[in-house]
Amino acid sequence: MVVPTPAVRTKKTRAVGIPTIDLSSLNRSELIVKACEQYGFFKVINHGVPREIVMGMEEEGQDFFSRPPIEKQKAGPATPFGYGCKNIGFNGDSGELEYLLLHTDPVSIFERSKSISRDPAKFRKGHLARLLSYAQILSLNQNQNHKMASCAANDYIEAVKDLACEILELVGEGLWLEDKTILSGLIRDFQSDSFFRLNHYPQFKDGKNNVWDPHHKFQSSTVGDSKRVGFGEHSDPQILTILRSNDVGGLQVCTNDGLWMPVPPDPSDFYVLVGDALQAFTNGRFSSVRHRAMANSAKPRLSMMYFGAPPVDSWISPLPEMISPLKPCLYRPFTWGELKKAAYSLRLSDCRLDLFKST
Ligand code: GA4
Repeated sequence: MVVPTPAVRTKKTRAVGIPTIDLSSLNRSELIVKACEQYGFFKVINHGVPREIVMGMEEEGQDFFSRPPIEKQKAGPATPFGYGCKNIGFNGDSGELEYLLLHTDPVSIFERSKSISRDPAKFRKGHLARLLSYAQILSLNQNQNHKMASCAANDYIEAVKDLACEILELVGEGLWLEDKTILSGLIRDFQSDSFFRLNHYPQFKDGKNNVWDPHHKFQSSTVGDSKRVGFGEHSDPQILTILRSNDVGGLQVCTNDGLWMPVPPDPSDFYVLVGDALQAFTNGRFSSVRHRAMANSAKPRLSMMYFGAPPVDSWISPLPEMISPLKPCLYRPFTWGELKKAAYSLRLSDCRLDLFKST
């Protein structure tokens, strides 16, 4: 875990109804388990991710989305990785957003950074450092070394991956798992299939979109209250998501009683979302949280999500500690690759885990 900077240690106002967990508190593992059981969603404070790493990534994201469409399209289409605009997945879902979806593996970031950033070395820096041998790094000239000292995608991904692992180890502790690193080990794995996503929701004014194609026809993304949906209702297929947004609201999470709860934006902290894979590992003790993003804001919203996932071939099945005569195994074993394939073959809002229920 990186050492926290003073800026992120400031006490924050608690969001009403949303569990807020202080990662420096003594009973944090207990509180995390409780939040995962009740909501599948919580906020973390005192997380230790340096502000400059977060701001560095936000600046790169803002810079990318401020460019002309023709330039952004060079990083697309998203199949599924790359730049995407409005279309989500491959089965007709759409929303009022544009995005960049990246695989977090170093080679992939290295390749993508060329079409994403005006300064690819700055965008991918840390990954480049990991790809080069120590001798190669020493032979870089002063200017390149300087660029390597600034950072964006890699440093951000590394920092939030560490945060996700810390949280998963606390989950292991709180659930009294024999091996507390069993879940974090999956996303630390060199072959982890984790993703990173930047979502940009352009601004709306007076309920009408003045800066974004007003003639766009919605498919499944309009809700009854006539507010437009930026990213429709869904759960994340992975183990855990670490979400951070700028100071613009829009995220809503669905509570157990089916109500949509608006999540106040908090640029200095992170929100954590339980994904489908964690629901299966915990045999349904935790439920993946259904959430959506509304696109009715007066300001553009930029959110950044790290989706922690296992390697494609690794098996997902309820952990032995989660099974008892009173709680029989709910899911048959399946691989992360199978769950991902199911996700991409269904619609955004579908409950893909249902396909893996034991008979
Ligand atoms: C939801 C969580 C992540 O954003 C994502 C999304 C993915 C995509 O946008 O390409 C999916 C969606 C997400 C779930 C169902 C499928 C796949 C779009 C879609 C319709 C990157 C992911 O892993 O699953």
